[in-house]
Amino acid sequence: VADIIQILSIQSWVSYGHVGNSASMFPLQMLGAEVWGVNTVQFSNHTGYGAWSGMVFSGEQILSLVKGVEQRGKMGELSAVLSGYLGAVDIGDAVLESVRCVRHHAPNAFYCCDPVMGDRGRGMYVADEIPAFFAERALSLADIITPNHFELEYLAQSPITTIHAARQAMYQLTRKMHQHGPAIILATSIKVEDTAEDCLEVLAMDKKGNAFRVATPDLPFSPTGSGDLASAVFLFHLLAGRTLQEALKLMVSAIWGVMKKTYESGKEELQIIAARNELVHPSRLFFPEAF
Ligand code: PLP
Ligand code: PXL
Repeated sequence: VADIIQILSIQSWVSYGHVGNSASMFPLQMLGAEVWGVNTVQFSNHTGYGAWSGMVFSGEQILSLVKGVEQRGKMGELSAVLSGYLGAVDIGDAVLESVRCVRHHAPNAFYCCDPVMGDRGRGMYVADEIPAFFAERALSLADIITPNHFELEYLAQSPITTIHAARQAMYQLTRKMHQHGPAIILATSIKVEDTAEDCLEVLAMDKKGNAFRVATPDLPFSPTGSGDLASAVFLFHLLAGRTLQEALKLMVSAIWGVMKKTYESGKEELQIIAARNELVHPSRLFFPEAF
């Protein structure tokens, strides 16, 4: 475990609200990590509003920042690379090239990849080439992936309706991930046959097959960016040397605290600033159990 956790986070930036780097940098910093932010887009707000202004950066522009950091001789200090929503495969290529570059200097750095593709309500919502990019190219470089139920079914190429099926799918998927690391899968928004009513579950498994599940009440809303926040906080706790079960507990409890505060505020954007204390000291703890 490094004495200081430093994360290269390649994600969207929005001026107003909280998705991508605007949902993960502040929480990571609150937890005590240094975040080296590289922005894939800079938009006024997230695209869920239906209208926005700003610009998308090219893969070349993204790589030029990463190469600049490399030229300063700093790459070897990194603990991890974190990526999320990809507007185009061009950006995905730049992320994978960045991971290779970081691993050249810091061979044990983790790559945490959130394979953002869709969800059970909306189906696929990314460009046509993106799902294959995650399945065929990103997975084999990733140490940690954070699919939701829909994305897990896509990556595993099988429907998941039971906890047993989830275990099988996750275990098979760990075989396709980067084998020099822990090959950890965090599966969010899971609903299977024995999930408690009005709850959603989060599952976590490593390549040894250690597996944990934890349920939280299913709040009747889902603010954009909650997945970005969850991936960042989970990655932090793993880098901090917590066990898989501890990292799952601390992440789910923190996200729950932010979600509850957001719900109670009646606002549409994640209340990560108002709920900042929940990130570090969640007021309610949810305890994962082995499955
Ligand atoms: N709500 C809670 C309580 C969570 O723990 C998580 C993720 O772990 C989420 C929401 C976000 O889930 P998703 O990424 O599927 O939107
Ligand atoms: O993580 C979601 C996300 C990321 N980046 C941008 C977005 C969204 C969701 O709407 O609009 C630009």
